[in-house]
Amino acid sequence: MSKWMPFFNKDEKEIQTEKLDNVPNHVAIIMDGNGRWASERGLPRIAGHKEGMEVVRRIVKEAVEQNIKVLTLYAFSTENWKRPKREIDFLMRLPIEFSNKYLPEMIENNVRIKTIGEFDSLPAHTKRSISHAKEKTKQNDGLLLNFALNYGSRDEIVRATKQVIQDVHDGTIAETDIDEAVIAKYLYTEDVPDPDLLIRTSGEHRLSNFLLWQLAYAEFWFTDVMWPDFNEQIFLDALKDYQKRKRRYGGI
Ligand code: V07
Repeated sequence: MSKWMPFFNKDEKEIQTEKLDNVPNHVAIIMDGNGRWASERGLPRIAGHKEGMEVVRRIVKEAVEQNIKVLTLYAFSTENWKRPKREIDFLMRLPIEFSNKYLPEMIENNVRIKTIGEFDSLPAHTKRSISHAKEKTKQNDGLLLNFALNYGSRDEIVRATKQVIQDVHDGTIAETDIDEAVIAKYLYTEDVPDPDLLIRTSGEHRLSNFLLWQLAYAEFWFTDVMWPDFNEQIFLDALKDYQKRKRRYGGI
């Protein structure tokens, strides 16, 4: 069962958005295909990243509409440092551009911005703008918009392991107390429930070192559509497909 919510866009034309039931609490997205989208149009790869950022804004708004609690977006992986320097420089300015353009809108929509990944080694200007966005939205209790930045899941697990060993050494925790819940607390996602749904765009069907632990029981949904062409309607298609699935969490 779904409710229809009429509203008016800026041209005062009525458009219908569906308000879905049984939406996932936490959606994670691998926003793939930005570079390819641009190359196929004879544009530099960075044009695809910029367009991709505009899609982030639209999908965040839709996630707010649908009452999704957490949206985790894979924006920059630990492997992405291998890309050409100019492309990296451009990518590292996107959080700044996003904040400059859309932070007021995020605040209006009660969105809280967070990141996962190794934050300290990001460029100073990138860190500054993200810290600002986090600070300005930390009281918000609507959608948690969680950017994976300089994130790699194996790196996350290595760091967690080292910290667990340190804490056992220091006597903060006992080895016999270590269980799945304890390990989860040592990951970047310590305070976030596991994703219910993973979306990957652009036709690739792999995890690429994204949330290996956290996606253990998630439903996967793939589309050939490249991220700059992704939109609200396709997002709703993914959510509707999720509604139909029977989740078993390893049981029967
Ligand atoms: C990035 C745009 C989306 C497509 C995939 C790669 C390019 C938004 C952010 C961002 C990050 C932190 C923050 C606010 C916005 C972002 C990077 C790349 C590195 F606090 N989009 N986007 N960051 N892309």
